[in-house]
Amino acid sequence: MNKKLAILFLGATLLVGAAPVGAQGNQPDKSQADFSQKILVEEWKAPASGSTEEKIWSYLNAQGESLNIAGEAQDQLRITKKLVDPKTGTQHYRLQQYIKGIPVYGAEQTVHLDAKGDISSYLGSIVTNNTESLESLPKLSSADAISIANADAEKKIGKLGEPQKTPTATLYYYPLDGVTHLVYFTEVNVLEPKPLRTHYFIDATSGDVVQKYDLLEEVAATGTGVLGDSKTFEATFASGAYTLKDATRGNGIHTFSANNSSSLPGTVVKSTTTNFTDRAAVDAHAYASKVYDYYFNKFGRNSLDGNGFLIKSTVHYGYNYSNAFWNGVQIVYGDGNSTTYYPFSADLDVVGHELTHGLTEFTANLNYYGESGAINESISDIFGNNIQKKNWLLGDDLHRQGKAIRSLQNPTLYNQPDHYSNRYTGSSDNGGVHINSGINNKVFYLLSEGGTHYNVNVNAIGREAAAAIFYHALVYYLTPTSNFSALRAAAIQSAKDLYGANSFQVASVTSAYQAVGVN
Ligand code: ASN
Ligand code: ZN
Repeated sequence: MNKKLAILFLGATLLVGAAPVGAQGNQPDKSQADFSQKILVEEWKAPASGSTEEKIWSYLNAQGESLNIAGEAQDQLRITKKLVDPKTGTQHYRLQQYIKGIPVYGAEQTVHLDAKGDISSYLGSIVTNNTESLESLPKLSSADAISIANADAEKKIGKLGEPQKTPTATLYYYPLDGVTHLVYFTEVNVLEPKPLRTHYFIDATSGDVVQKYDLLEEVAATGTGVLGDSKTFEATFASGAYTLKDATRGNGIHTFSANNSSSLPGTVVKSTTTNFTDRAAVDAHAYASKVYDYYFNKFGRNSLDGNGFLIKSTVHYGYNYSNAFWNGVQIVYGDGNSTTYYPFSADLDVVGHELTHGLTEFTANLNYYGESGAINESISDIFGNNIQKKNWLLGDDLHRQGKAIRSLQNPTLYNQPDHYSNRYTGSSDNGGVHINSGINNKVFYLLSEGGTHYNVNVNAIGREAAAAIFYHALVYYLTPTSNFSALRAAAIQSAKDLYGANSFQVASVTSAYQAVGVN
């Protein structure tokens, strides 16, 4: 009556349990758990009468031994879910193995019925070794297990931040290396001090870590940038490909390609190996992590908003698009063109400039018009330049003919004023935001290196002190409509906060603004 069409037995060769993902860095500490899989393709005529559940039990009992079921199926398996596919009328049941009332981790099964109500297939795993003698009373509490897992994770990454999921610990049997352990299964899931998501199997009697494995799989990737330089950065392995997602910084740094379209964010950049060949994407990704690290290491700031803000960048925006911008949500880079500009992510000070627009929006939120807009631009230039720390130019790595976009040392080289009396007062460029930024860029240069400007002498305080003063002013003092005069006051106050009211840094800030005619 029950005509079997085909039975496929697959033993240890088709391991599914904790599937090896084929990449470094995510291997469990110990061997794979023992979940040999069985897959049966059937045309098993079910008895005409009785409920679907009854059909499933008669099927499983009829298969009995071939599925590793000793005794009554109902005593060992419980139905946990039932789904009906409305399109095909097929029914799909999910079951879970229990021993002594405790679920067996990973020992789940699915049984399928065709539209006629006959069994069409079975997939899954049932664990059988010495179930009679298994211990079923834990000595540890679930809280003990959570503490053990946390302590183990802390040994690896240091003091754990807030859990991202409320920790629970659930009792399971867990088969490993021929032994079925009574364990607590629990997850450590934190973002600080770095993103970590680890599954732990803690022996419920001894407290030993029976098994653990990481779910976030960070890999060190490599690639060549626009200018031919090789670099390393973080990527993630997921679903069979490496992606430009760095999960180690804040809530992440993700890099996309618009594939020369104008839709954002586009598609995340992928590679079949740990080497990435999209040069513009390599630079955007690697440089975004440098910008993140600068703000984190210098000022303890966790991303643009101070709260881990996910940094998204899109390269290959549009066609021959010769600009880059922050759109309030993410950074966007054009490819430049064959004569003047390389792809805009090629230059770290451009990447720093654009990301700093994001930081400004989350802090002083300087209006992008008139003097407040020029201060906004200058802040982006100062930090873009100071993150790269190569020279006093901005955008020099971007230019195919060795020129630059702006000079902080000598703004007049690129048609910017270096004194307030020469400021642009017209209405183009939002009232000169990319023009009048030269006035404060010169202040940054004078503070960093010192010098005499329009007969005013400024003593050097160094790049780092100058940058620290502007960071402090941006985060604590400036407002959306601050003008140059307010910037001067904010910078002097910041220097007092950081170095003391009578410090030489305060004197230098005061003379630097005097030198550019801002009082
Ligand atoms: N690349 C320019 C900038 O960030 C884009 C703009 O005009 N806002 O300043
Ligand atoms: Zn800008």
